[in-house]
Amino acid sequence: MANPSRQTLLEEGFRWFGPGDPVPLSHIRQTGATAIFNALHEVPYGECWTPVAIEQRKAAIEAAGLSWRVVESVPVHEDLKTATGDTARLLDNYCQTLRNLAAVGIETVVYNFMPVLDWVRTDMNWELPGGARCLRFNPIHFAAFELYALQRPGVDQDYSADQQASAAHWWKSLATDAREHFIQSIIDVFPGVKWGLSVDDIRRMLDRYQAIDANQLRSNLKRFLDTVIPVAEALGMRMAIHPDDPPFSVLGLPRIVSTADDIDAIYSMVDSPANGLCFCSGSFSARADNDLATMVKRFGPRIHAAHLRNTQRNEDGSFHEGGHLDGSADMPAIVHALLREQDRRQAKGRADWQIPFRPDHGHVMLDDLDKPVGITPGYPAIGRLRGLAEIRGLMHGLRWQTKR
Ligand code: DNO
Repeated sequence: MANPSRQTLLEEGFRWFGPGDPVPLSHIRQTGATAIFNALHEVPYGECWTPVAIEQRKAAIEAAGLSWRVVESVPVHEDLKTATGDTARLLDNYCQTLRNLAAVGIETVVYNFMPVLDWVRTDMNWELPGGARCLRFNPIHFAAFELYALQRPGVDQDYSADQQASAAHWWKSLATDAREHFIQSIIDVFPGVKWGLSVDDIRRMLDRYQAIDANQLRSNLKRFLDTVIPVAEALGMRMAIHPDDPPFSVLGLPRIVSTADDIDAIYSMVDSPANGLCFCSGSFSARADNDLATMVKRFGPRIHAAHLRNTQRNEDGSFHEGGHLDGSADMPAIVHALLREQDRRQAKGRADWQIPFRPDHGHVMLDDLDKPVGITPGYPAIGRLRGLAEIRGLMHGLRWQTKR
């Protein structure tokens, strides 16, 4: 018999990267998650997703007994972030993609506005004490990338003399092939694709941001939202911006989706329920000044999807990805706040009361330690299953507690 309280839980999801994902839908089905987060990663950024391709993907997901609940992501082309080039065509394509998705009943679309790079780590394979492996960001290693691989002009102003000395020391300790591997793991980790980018490509991409500070980037985001949000709203869709990961400036670039004030500013740019947030606890928690449960309470009504994951902030300024319940973020408080948000929505009769979440990232552990990472670092099956099971247990515990 179905557990009656299950109806009031967050909707359990799992990311699937499409047919090339080493974790097949049949395995995802076994986790008990029902909501797939998926994108057509094979479509070049800026092009329109065709109805045929969308329908095929939806059919494949449904054939596995699952449902495509969240599109993650419809990427925003760099020309829109920099407000250059043929932005009218790009906006038309973006809106037409939304229409094509709405036509098959998809309502939630995640996107991000991170300049140049998507998420950034300096180690995709950091060994935890028990032998499992996780993702880590070490600012010293990132400084080494900027100083010696990228040789970014002005970089020495962004790091202290001590940090630069440590970076030099670390860089010298790396063999040539280790350096190459390290560089690629920073510049070419866009979700679900390998573009084969070079350091020169990154330099060219960075050049485009020379005159773009945080205010300018914000006004470029507003221009994007001014066009896209009314279309999404009319279609009954919800746009969910993903926070910067990590939530601070990298490569000297502005970041405008990192803090509660940033989200406040974005909500105010276009005051619509369709202009919402993908609450990524992993991204936000890498900053000590983000109080995550309070952010859920504050931004709750427009949280349209959630990524649940934890980070462990370390004293040297690095952070690594902890277990889902184990790290700097108070996961029970976050999940509790999300459940309360659902309760408020149900009390108001909102049809979209249930918030889909996915366990974001996971440790590489057990049999997964022997498998190649391929295009999906951070997304092994077993570590994510562990995260999902922990969060599922947490939700049941919290619900049981309130019923007593
Ligand atoms: C990393 C992911 C991000 C996210 C996009 C959303 O694992 O959370 O790559 O999918 O930034 O647009």
